[in-house]
Amino acid sequence: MHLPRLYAIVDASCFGDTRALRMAVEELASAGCTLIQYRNKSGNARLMLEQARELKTSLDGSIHLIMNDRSDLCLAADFDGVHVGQDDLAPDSVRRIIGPRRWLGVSAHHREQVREADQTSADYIAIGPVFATSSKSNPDPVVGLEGVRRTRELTRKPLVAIGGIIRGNARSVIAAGADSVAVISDLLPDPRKSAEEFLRILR
Ligand code: 3NM
Repeated sequence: MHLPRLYAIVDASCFGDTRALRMAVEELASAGCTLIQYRNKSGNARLMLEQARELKTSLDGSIHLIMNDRSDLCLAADFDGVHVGQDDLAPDSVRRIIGPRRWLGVSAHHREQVREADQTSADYIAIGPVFATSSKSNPDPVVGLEGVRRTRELTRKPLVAIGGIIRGNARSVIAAGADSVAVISDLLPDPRKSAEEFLRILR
């Protein structure tokens, strides 16, 4: 797998309805973003599948769509991969569900979790939060750029950095060793403009 520099995350709670969510995803795609995660922490699986299917049908096959947390919904919506956290199914259990071809990402928040994730069949590891974030409830302690550097030394898997990453600090995160930056809030309120700027900054 090859990670693009920008990993866009659309969090359903940031949008008023499914149409607004879909428009944001279409704007990200038209800006050149090729990796997009759908995140919905509401617990409403039926709504999640409905929204995921709508995103899938609104995009052509060149965009990689990743489902947050839920392997079952990844398969049901025919997404390209799953991203799991420390409280979701373990990576190797997810791999048995999604098969060898779909992408599998795992979040890690400190050194031990990175080491553990490195031993799994995950395709990439996400380290965070790099900086303070208000997009996640109960975030782990900030790891900083130093945490990104240390993670880079612990694994050869592709590395995503997440948490508080904005256009103004994204280059420093890549310079610290991340292959890609995952972003929620700094892609709003104008996803097309923000994504274009991220992609220009990270070129
Ligand atoms: N996971 P923003 S931080 C979803 O540390 C998520 O694993 C994190 O949003 C982690 O770009 C985070 O708005 C929120 O800070 C990222």
